[in-house]
Amino acid sequence: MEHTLVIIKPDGVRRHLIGRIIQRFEEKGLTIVDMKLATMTPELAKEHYQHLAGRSFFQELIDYMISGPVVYLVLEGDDVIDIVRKMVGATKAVDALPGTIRGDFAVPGTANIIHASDSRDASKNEIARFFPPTHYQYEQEAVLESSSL
Ligand code: DGI
Repeated sequence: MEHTLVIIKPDGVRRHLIGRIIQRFEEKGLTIVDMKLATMTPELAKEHYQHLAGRSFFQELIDYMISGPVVYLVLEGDDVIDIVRKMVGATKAVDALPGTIRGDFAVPGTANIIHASDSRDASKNEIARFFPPTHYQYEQEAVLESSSL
């Protein structure tokens, strides 16, 4: 079973699209196995987009990604990486087909609503980056503690 990391970016959260985006993934039969809302740190934003360092829009991209809370989701399913990338649509609003998340919601510019891992390597790295093992351990310990009370 494959996993992928999705980020509903700050404009998606500000525009109250969290529910509608999650609904699409659930309707498609994908399973949410982890989820949280948090504001990205500049360090993590730069690491996440290190492949774009040096591009003219890099600083604008980092400022945008840390401009408000985002929703992180880990989705599970067969071929989930490719399925979710297709559901997300092309990077630029002008190229994103109607019916895709970006095609239906994104406007031209750096802000394009959503991120999804584009390969198995990327999903592995991104899930580890935003859901480090210590987080899982802490959560599991907290659940165990509260259930034994
Ligand atoms: O995996 P994607 O998000 O589809 O694409 P990517 O990894 O090439 O780019 C990451 C983000 O950077 C993208 O979602 C929006 C932004 N971006 C990419 N290309 C451009 C851009 N922003 C601006 N302003 N101009 C670009 O050409």
